[in-house]
Amino acid sequence: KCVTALLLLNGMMTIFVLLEAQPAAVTSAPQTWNKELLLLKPCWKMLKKKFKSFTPCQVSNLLFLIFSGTPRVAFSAALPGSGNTGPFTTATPLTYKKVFSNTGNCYNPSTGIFTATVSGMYFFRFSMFNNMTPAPNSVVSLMKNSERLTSVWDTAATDIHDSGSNAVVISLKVGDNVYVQLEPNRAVYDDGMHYNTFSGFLLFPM
Ligand SMILES: [Ca+2]
Repeated sequence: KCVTALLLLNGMMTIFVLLEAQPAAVTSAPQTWNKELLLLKPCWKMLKKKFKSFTPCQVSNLLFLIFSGTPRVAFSAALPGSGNTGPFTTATPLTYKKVFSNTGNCYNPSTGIFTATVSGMYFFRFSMFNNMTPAPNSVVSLMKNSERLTSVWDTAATDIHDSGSNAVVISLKVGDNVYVQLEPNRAVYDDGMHYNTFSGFLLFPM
């Protein structure tokens, strides 16, 4: 991906070196191509200024945005089959280490945190399965930075083996973090059947 991004960037650099060195070549180009080059010029100026601080993921997303108009961000992951997760005395992000997909690499399976590299409207969904022993005591919340968005709850009653899910559509800015938080003194269970999942994707940039 990095190689592809760098090759694309190199191609883009070539275009703009020509653009800056030979403006006459541009004016003699077909009118539509001319217009597209002029549209790209502000992007290129911004890239030249900021490129040094960009991660490969950000470069990749920018190039998709510039060349296809559609940055690609989508991920889906599940808790590994490790029995109970929790309880912990403080709120803790769940780390969904079984990764089904992670286009754009914006989801980090080591931390459980999705970090937006594209500003836009996103869809997120998570599911939860209660711990079975001791008595069910499960509460998890979907978080945007430190803000609680939605939750799922199951605690001891006459029934057990409950699953629940929740979802949001929400706008994010670059750098916003989204994750699923296990609330203090609660637990969830998984055994490799992957009842507990966390998924999300970019609907459109804004
Ligand atoms: Ca229940």
